[in-house]
Amino acid sequence: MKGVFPLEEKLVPVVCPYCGVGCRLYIKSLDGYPRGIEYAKDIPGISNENGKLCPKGNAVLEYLLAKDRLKKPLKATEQGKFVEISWSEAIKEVAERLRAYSKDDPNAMMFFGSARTFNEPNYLIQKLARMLGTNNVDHCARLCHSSTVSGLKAVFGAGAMTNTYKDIEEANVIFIIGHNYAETHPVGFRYVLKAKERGAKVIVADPRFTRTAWFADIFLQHYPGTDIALLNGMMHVIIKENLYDEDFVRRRCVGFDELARTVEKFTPEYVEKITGVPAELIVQAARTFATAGKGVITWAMGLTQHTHGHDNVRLAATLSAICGYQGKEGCGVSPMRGQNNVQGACDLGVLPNVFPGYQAVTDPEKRKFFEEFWGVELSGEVGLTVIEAAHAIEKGKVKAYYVMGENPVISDANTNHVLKALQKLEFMVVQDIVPTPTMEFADIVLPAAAMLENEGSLTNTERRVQWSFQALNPPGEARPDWWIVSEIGKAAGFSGDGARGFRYTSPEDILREINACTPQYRGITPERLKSNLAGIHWPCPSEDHPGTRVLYKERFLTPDGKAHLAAVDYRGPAEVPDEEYPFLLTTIRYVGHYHTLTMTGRSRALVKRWPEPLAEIHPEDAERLGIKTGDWIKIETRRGAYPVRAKVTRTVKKGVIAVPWHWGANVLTNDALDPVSKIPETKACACRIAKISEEEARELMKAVPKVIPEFEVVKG
Ligand SMILES: Nc1nc2c(c(=O)[nH]1)N[C@H]1C(S)=C(S)[C@@H](COP(=O)(O)OP(=O)(O)OC[C@H]3O[C@@H](n4cnc5c(=O)[nH]c(N)nc54)[C@H](O)[C@@H]3O)O[C@H]1N2
Ligand SMILES: Nc1nc2c(c(=O)[nH]1)N[C@H]1C(S)=C(S)[C@@H](COP(=O)(O)OP(=O)(O)OC[C@H]3O[C@@H](n4cnc5c(=O)[nH]c(N)nc54)[C@H](O)[C@@H]3O)O[C@H]1N2
Ligand code: SF4
Ligand SMILES: [Mo]
Repeated sequence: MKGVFPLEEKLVPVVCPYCGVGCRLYIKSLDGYPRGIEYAKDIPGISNENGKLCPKGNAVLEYLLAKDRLKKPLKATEQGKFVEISWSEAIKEVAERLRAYSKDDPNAMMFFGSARTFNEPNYLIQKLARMLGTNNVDHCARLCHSSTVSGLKAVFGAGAMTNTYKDIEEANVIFIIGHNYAETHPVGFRYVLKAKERGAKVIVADPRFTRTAWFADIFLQHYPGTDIALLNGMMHVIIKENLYDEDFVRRRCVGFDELARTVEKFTPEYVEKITGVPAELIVQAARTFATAGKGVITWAMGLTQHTHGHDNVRLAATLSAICGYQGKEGCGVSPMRGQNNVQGACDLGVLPNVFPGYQAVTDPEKRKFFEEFWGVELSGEVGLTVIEAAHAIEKGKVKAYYVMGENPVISDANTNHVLKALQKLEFMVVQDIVPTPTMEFADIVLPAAAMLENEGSLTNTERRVQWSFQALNPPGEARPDWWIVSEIGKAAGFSGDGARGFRYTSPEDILREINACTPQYRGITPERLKSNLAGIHWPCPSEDHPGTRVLYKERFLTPDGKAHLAAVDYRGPAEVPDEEYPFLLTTIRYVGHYHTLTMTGRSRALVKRWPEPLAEIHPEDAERLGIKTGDWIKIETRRGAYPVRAKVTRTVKKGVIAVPWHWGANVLTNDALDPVSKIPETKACACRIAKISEEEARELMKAVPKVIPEFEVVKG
């Protein structure tokens, strides 16, 4: 990659490597080294109008310059100790090991794609897994919006956001549930504020009084895990008072009678008992939402990360449909995708049940298409999901992991279980940009170029596919993800021409192959993306198609074309408070930090402003336990203990405690799964709390994996 840039200053348009809003910015570079950023004020139609960025986007260069960036392939000599090796050695070893598993038992391998990198390497990782004989390929969407994908598929026939930011701006009511919009999609939140300025009403449902709640006209503070009751309660009122869109329901929905029967008992008074939300507020929210004429529902992890996440999502979609808020501008459902390219990773089949374009592996016709396309026989057996894979290691079924850009030691629920499982692996490859605690278990480490150091396409939460150009040189011998997977694919023996092998010379080659096998991306060619910086919204079925803003104008994607309304009785979280563990724990995010801190944790500016996690606890609970703001406390669940300082605040309800998970709080969380989407319940579990001394805290900290680890590396 070196030498691409002559000594001149460049201004390169890229996409922010953090969240799913997909903001654009320019990187100013000299000879491939960063000199600063500039706002993309001059690009019409992008999601960040006027080029505005949030704190993470503004600090985007710091982690790239981190001293501990991975620069050479590494091989473990023992756990957590490495020696540098050459790329050819690394690729040969990985390819030979994968090839051997492929021969003996392909399902002993598990592949992780990455919502943090481009569409092209994600397409390749699933192609590699499948050509090696397994559908064991998944990624962090499982921990995130898998229940959105399954829930929306059940109701509307497909799992993506049905609208765009423009529709949020044009709505008359925006119902934000389980989504701290102002902190987690800060630039996207500007569209909510614009709608509000126009007079739109904002309803927020969250167990915490969040920064988003500050902007609410109606705030519903329910207990974590009680969303089914809340949504049923709103629909009870809407049906009882005849506020639903009868015509839309008759023409375009099925299942209304059963829905009406099921929500019958969810009177506002009954729902108040379950959720803690005053009955009159439920009535007010229901009336405001249903009578606005144009309405949008947005949600994120507060709704999805539950053992009933699939049902939560089905009910949110059902609420939208009965109000007739589908298939038109200013309406729709907006599950805000989290990672910069989680939408793309899902679209391109980094999921154990579907090929690119959500084509089921179990469908013989789709399988036949890909068998001919890739030139190999393919498995029709649905593969394992992220958490299922960790359990399969324990049973000796899964023996090898290839992890491209994920950090399960910090991000998976129930860390202690993950650690135990990873220890048992025979072979693990980690492909990342910096050392992570997951790397401790790696046999081979492959240094990847970060997003701004290579190029490709990625898909934001609005289904907007954009091209991000190479702005900088990667450090040392770090290489683009697409290059690494291609080399391994070739070395594993897949050296056929075109789609039958991995002989790519650029990400453009790969995107053209994606165009050929992914119906939604058919017309989204590299040429079009590179000349149109605002990108194209899929579905885009041909090269002369402009892309699609609003889905389902005529029909839904279910087999009969109708919305399948959900009727669901109430159930709460898998674990509820009891005498031993009397508090309800939920896990949250800060605006200035991102996930497992591999990037924001290496930014001095962000760490200075957001130095540590604080557990939010209600004043009455704190008083009873003798806890003051700043005191160390121990949070304990059936799975582990976590030391953290307390923040006494009325943002949470009595009996609830909220802790950011960025620094390792998954030692506490419950890995109980939603039976349909297989998402773990990271938003609600039972815990107990005790005040501790600083020494005790330090002692307990030893059992929590270090987010920024240091490993011994012998130079090659
Ligand atoms: N700054 C920042 N931005 C991010 C990320 C980040 O790490 N940092 N991550 C990105 C990713 S991948 C994602 S998926 C999104 C996540 O975005 P969000 O989902 O907005 O983030 P969270 O803070 O995890 O959870 C949202 C809210 O859910 C509430 N909640 C907890 N339990 C419940 C419940 O039972 N019901 C309801 N209705 N609400 C509940 C919490 O109080 C919290 O305010 O953010 C993206 N953007
Ligand atoms: N308790 C609790 N747990 C949660 C959540 C929660 O709300 N509560 N949220 C869940 C959610 S929504 C999500 S999305 C997951 C996220 O889970 P992860 O995806 O595991 O978390 P990240 O920190 O985003 O990890 C991405 C990894 O990719 C690396 N990386 C960054 N850029 C590149 C690149 O260009 N190439 C390569 N090869 N690697 C790169 C990063 O350094 C990092 O190690 O966590 C989940 N875990
Ligand atoms: S809102 Fe998201 S995409 Fe935009 S600058 Fe912030 S982190 Fe980046
Ligand atoms: Mo996410």
